[in-house]
This record gives sequence, structure tokens and C-alpha cells, in this order.
Amino acid sequence: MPTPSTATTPTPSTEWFDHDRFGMFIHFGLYSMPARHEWVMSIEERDASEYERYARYFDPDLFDAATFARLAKDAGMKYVVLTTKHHEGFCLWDTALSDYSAPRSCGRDLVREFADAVRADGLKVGLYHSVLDWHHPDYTVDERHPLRDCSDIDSVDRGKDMARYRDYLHRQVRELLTDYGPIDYMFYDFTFPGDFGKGPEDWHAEELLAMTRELQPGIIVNDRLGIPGDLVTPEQYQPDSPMTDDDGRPVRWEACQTLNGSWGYDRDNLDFKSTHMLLSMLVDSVAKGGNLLLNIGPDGRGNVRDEDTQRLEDIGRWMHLHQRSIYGAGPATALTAPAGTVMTQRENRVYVHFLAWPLKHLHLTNAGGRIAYAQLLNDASEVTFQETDPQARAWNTNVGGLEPGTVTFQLPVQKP
Ligand code: FUL
Repeated sequence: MPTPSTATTPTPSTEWFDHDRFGMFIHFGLYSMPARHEWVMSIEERDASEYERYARYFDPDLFDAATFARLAKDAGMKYVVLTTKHHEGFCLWDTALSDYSAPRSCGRDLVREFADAVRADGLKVGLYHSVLDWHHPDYTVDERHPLRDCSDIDSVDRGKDMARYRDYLHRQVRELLTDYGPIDYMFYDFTFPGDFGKGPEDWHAEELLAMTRELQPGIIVNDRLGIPGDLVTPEQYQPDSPMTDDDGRPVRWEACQTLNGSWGYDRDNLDFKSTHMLLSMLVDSVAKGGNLLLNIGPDGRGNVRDEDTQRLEDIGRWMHLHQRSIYGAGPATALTAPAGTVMTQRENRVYVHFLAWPLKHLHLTNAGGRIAYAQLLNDASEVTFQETDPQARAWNTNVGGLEPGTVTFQLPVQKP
């Protein structure tokens, strides 16, 4: 196995990531066929040889990478991350190391199609890769294996060899980062429901990270090798405040979120988040200095279900008018957000997002003398404002009692 040089540690170019704020996650694999969550193999304790039959029927005739790219772009997303191999072990690219792959099953290299289409649309290319592999014959299981409640663990584990699996993992990553570049973002993944005792030493995380940076200088790598990377990745929750490390220093972060609680296509789960909620999460992320990676799970044919498409299109309509509060923006340091609003800031402009409407007034405390001009973002229509007179407070009796230096804005009654 080729040994990466650990001396090579190029600085990642994180500028685009910090600016762009919004990306698309795509979970696609064999699990899209049973259509009941991407963990179906583990949840239902399916034996690898039995689960393999999905590969025989895999025919994603509607998988159209150009459609994904267009959907992402129209939604205002600037980067797209595809699952090259999820925990189930099925590879979407033309790997020389396994026959358990899309090219062997359906004659198509889906990672190639994806990377080409996304790049052609001017978007950044991200690859998700799981360091687990429930299909690989050498992936070691033990009593702490994530296949929950596996009854015959001892017999399953016999003859397995984690070192051989590790070699396979590293060589596959090398394929992806050599043959499909340039790759902008690597989203490694491992997850155990609890402490299963596996960790960075099992997959030689340091070595894998060094190889990643050597093969794709400037690539951004997440923290899910179990060692620090360029960002942290809160999953299916929004942090309370800008994220920091143990010493209180700000860290780059990206929340990854589903549309309906499942990453892979989940046919009978119609519990979708509203567009309003998704936009709130996007604005919330930017307001706390983070990114949002929003997932879609195409079905077994590769088609994006209507519920997903609808939400992306609605988000796109909002982004068309409001993207200035997202790209290049971050936490508002100049002013304090009043209740019911979320603020972002870009240079000396503050963007106030209202979570509900109608409102009649917006009061910004401690803003006296600091507002030069105000307008609605969607149509640039002027919003008039007036500073509370600390002596008289006479211009509008409704604002009696406001702190001196409060600026009151007159809002349109109709939701803009
Ligand atoms: C988790 C995985 O176990 C989920 O299936 C999903 O891929 C999510 C983004 O990461 O760790």
C-alpha cells in the first residue's frame, strides 16, 4: 500500500466554504431501494450476502447528476456532497478493489457523473465516504459492532482482519482523490450509537488525513475521522451559539440536516420540515457563523421526490431575493437581535430576519446614531425609522418607555 507523506500538510482553502454557507447533501446507495432509512441493513440485521441482492436489481435510470446540480444551484447552494460509499459498503464509483459497485451493477460510474455535472455548473464538489463497511469481509465486528443486537457475533467475526480492511479503505480513498479530482470537500463519516470502542486508531485516521491533503491540496476535511479536521459537523441539530473549541476559540462548523429525519430515501416517511423551518435553519446557521448542508435522498431510480424538489424550489425563490444576507455573511456583531428576529451581518450591513409577520415596528436598542439607511431586502423599498427622543418621547405614544438610543423602524403591514 502506498504510504502517504505525513510531512505534507497544505493549508486548506476555506475561504469559499466560509463565504458560501449553503450546500446540498445527497444520500444515494442500495439503501434507496428498500426505501426505509439508510441504516436498514443494521436496523433489520440483514446479512451481507442477503442484502447484496439489491445490487442485482440496482437500476438508477433516473439518476441524473445534471438535475441534482441544477436543483442545488437554483436553491442557492454552492457545493454538493455525494455519498460515494455509505456504511452498507456499496461503491458508487468504478473501484478496482471491489465488484460491489454501481459500475458492476448498472454499468455507470455515478461518482464520475456527479463530479463532472457539479463542476460543470460551477459548484464545489464534495465526497462523503464512510470509514465503516458492513459488507467488507474483513471489516472487524466485535461485541461492540454497530449491527445492533447481532446474536452470532462470534461466528461472524471469525477470520476477519481489520488491517486488511484498513488497506482497502485507504486504497479506495486514494482512488477517489486521484481519479475524480479536483475535490473541494471530504466528508468522512463514522457513527456508532453509543460507545462501540472503535475509533481513529482502527482506520489510522492521521495517515488517512495526511493522504487526503497530499492528494488534494487545499481540500477541506471534516472532523469525522475522529481527529480534528477543518470543521465540526453537528448532525440534525442547530447549535445554541457560535461553536468554539475547548479553549473558547471559534471553530468552523456546518450543520447537516435532513428534510424528513432520514438521510436515505424513506418512502413512507412524509414528516417533512416546512420550507419556513428549513430557511430558519439556514439563517440560524449563518447568524451563528456556520454553514448548512441540506440533504436530499433520491429514490431507488435516482429520482428526487416531489416533496424535496418543492422545498428546494421554494428555498431558491427566497434565496433569489435574500442571498445577500447569506453569502459572505456571519454573526451580527454591530447590533442585538430583538425577540423574534435573527440577524446576520456582512461588512457594515445588518440583515434582520423576521420569523413571523405581521409586525408594526422593529425597535433596535443601542442603535441611536448608527443607522444610515434601512430598506427591505426583497425589493429595496425604503424603511423609515426614527430615534427615540430620550427627553420628549413624543413622536409616537406607542413607544413610550423605550430606552434612549432605541431606533424604531416602521414596517409594512403586509408581509413583504
Ligand atoms: C451519520 C450516518 O450514520 C447517517 O446515516 C448519515 O450519513 C449522517 C450524515 O451521518 O453519521
